[in-house]
Amino acid sequence: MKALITATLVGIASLGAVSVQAAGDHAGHDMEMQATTATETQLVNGQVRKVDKAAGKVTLAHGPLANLNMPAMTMVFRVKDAAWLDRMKVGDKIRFMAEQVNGVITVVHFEPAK
Ligand SMILES: [Cu+2]
Repeated sequence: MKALITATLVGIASLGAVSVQAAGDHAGHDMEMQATTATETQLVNGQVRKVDKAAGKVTLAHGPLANLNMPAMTMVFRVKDAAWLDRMKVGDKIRFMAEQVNGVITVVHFEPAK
Protein backbone atom coordinates (compact mmCIF):
# COMPACT_ATOMS: atom_id res chain seq x y z
CA MET A 1 0.00 0.00 0.00
CA LYS A 2 1.21 3.27 -0.92
CA ALA A 3 0.01 6.42 0.51
CA LEU A 4 0.39 9.05 -2.06
CA ILE A 5 0.00 12.34 -0.62
CA THR A 6 -0.32 14.73 -3.37
CA ALA A 7 -0.19 18.14 -2.20
CA THR A 8 -1.11 20.27 -5.03
CA LEU A 9 -0.98 23.82 -4.29
CA VAL A 10 -2.22 25.84 -7.11
CA GLY A 11 -1.84 29.36 -6.22
CA ILE A 12 -3.35 31.53 -8.75
CA ALA A 13 -3.01 35.08 -7.89
CA SER A 14 -4.60 36.91 -10.67
CA LEU A 15 -5.03 40.40 -9.68
CA GLY A 16 -6.08 42.10 -12.82
CA ALA A 17 -6.11 45.78 -12.84
CA VAL A 18 -9.61 46.98 -12.50
CA SER A 19 -10.27 49.58 -15.09
CA VAL A 20 -13.15 51.84 -14.65
CA GLN A 21 -14.60 52.86 -17.93
CA ALA A 22 -16.54 56.00 -18.04
CA ALA A 23 -18.86 55.15 -20.86
CA GLY A 24 -21.48 57.68 -20.20
CA ASP A 25 -19.61 60.64 -21.52
CA HIS A 26 -19.93 60.51 -25.25
CA ALA A 27 -21.39 63.27 -27.30
CA GLY A 28 -23.37 61.52 -29.94
CA HIS A 29 -25.02 64.62 -31.19
CA ASP A 30 -21.81 66.12 -32.51
CA MET A 31 -21.47 64.11 -35.68
CA GLU A 32 -20.85 65.84 -38.95
CA MET A 33 -22.50 64.52 -42.03
CA GLN A 34 -20.27 64.65 -45.06
CA ALA A 35 -21.87 64.11 -48.39
CA THR A 36 -19.15 62.70 -50.57
CA THR A 37 -20.68 61.30 -53.67
CA ALA A 38 -18.06 60.13 -56.11
CA THR A 39 -20.38 60.25 -59.05
CA GLU A 40 -21.29 63.84 -58.42
CA THR A 41 -20.06 66.24 -61.02
CA GLN A 42 -17.32 68.30 -59.46
CA LEU A 43 -16.08 70.90 -61.86
CA VAL A 44 -12.54 72.11 -61.49
CA ASN A 45 -11.10 75.38 -62.65
CA GLY A 46 -8.57 75.23 -65.42
CA GLN A 47 -6.78 77.49 -67.82
CA VAL A 48 -5.88 76.48 -71.34
CA ARG A 49 -2.14 76.55 -71.99
CA LYS A 50 -1.94 74.68 -75.26
CA VAL A 51 -4.37 73.08 -77.68
CA ASP A 52 -3.23 70.16 -79.81
CA LYS A 53 -6.10 69.38 -82.13
CA ALA A 54 -4.14 66.83 -84.13
CA ALA A 55 -3.52 64.74 -81.02
CA GLY A 56 -6.90 65.51 -79.45
CA LYS A 57 -5.18 66.88 -76.39
CA VAL A 58 -5.13 70.04 -74.37
CA THR A 59 -2.65 71.33 -71.83
CA LEU A 60 -4.40 72.76 -68.80
CA ALA A 61 -3.23 74.49 -65.69
CA HIS A 62 -5.75 72.98 -63.31
CA GLY A 63 -6.81 73.16 -59.72
CA PRO A 64 -6.82 70.13 -57.45
CA LEU A 65 -8.65 67.12 -58.89
CA ALA A 66 -10.05 65.41 -55.85
CA ASN A 67 -11.42 62.44 -57.75
CA LEU A 68 -7.98 61.71 -59.21
CA ASN A 69 -6.17 62.55 -56.00
CA MET A 70 -4.15 65.11 -57.91
CA PRO A 71 -2.91 68.46 -56.73
CA ALA A 72 -2.97 71.58 -58.83
CA MET A 73 -0.56 71.45 -61.73
CA THR A 74 -0.17 71.96 -65.45
CA MET A 75 -0.50 68.87 -67.56
CA VAL A 76 -1.78 67.41 -70.79
CA PHE A 77 -5.26 65.95 -70.97
CA ARG A 78 -7.02 63.96 -73.57
CA VAL A 79 -10.47 65.27 -74.35
CA LYS A 80 -13.52 63.08 -74.65
CA ASP A 81 -14.95 65.18 -77.42
CA ALA A 82 -12.42 66.58 -79.88
CA ALA A 83 -14.92 69.27 -80.85
CA TRP A 84 -14.28 70.87 -77.48
CA LEU A 85 -10.81 71.78 -78.70
CA ASP A 86 -12.41 74.20 -81.14
CA ARG A 87 -13.90 75.99 -78.17
CA MET A 88 -10.66 76.19 -76.24
CA LYS A 89 -8.12 78.89 -76.87
CA VAL A 90 -4.84 79.49 -75.11
CA GLY A 91 -5.53 81.63 -72.09
CA ASP A 92 -9.19 80.62 -71.81
CA LYS A 93 -10.49 79.81 -68.39
CA ILE A 94 -12.63 76.72 -68.27
CA ARG A 95 -14.48 74.52 -65.85
CA PHE A 96 -14.00 70.84 -66.37
CA MET A 97 -14.00 67.39 -64.91
CA ALA A 98 -11.39 64.76 -65.67
CA GLU A 99 -11.44 61.01 -65.19
CA GLN A 100 -9.23 58.09 -65.98
CA VAL A 101 -10.52 56.53 -69.17
CA ASN A 102 -8.62 53.37 -70.08
CA GLY A 103 -5.70 54.59 -68.02
CA VAL A 104 -5.60 57.96 -69.76
CA ILE A 105 -6.63 61.04 -67.87
CA THR A 106 -9.34 62.53 -69.98
CA VAL A 107 -11.46 65.65 -69.81
CA VAL A 108 -14.95 64.19 -69.65
CA HIS A 109 -16.84 67.40 -69.06
CA PHE A 110 -16.02 70.87 -70.21
CA GLU A 111 -17.60 74.26 -70.17
CA PRO A 112 -16.21 77.75 -70.56
CA ALA A 113 -15.82 79.64 -67.30
CA LYS A 114 -17.83 82.78 -67.04
CU1 LIG B 1 -2.70 67.08 -63.09
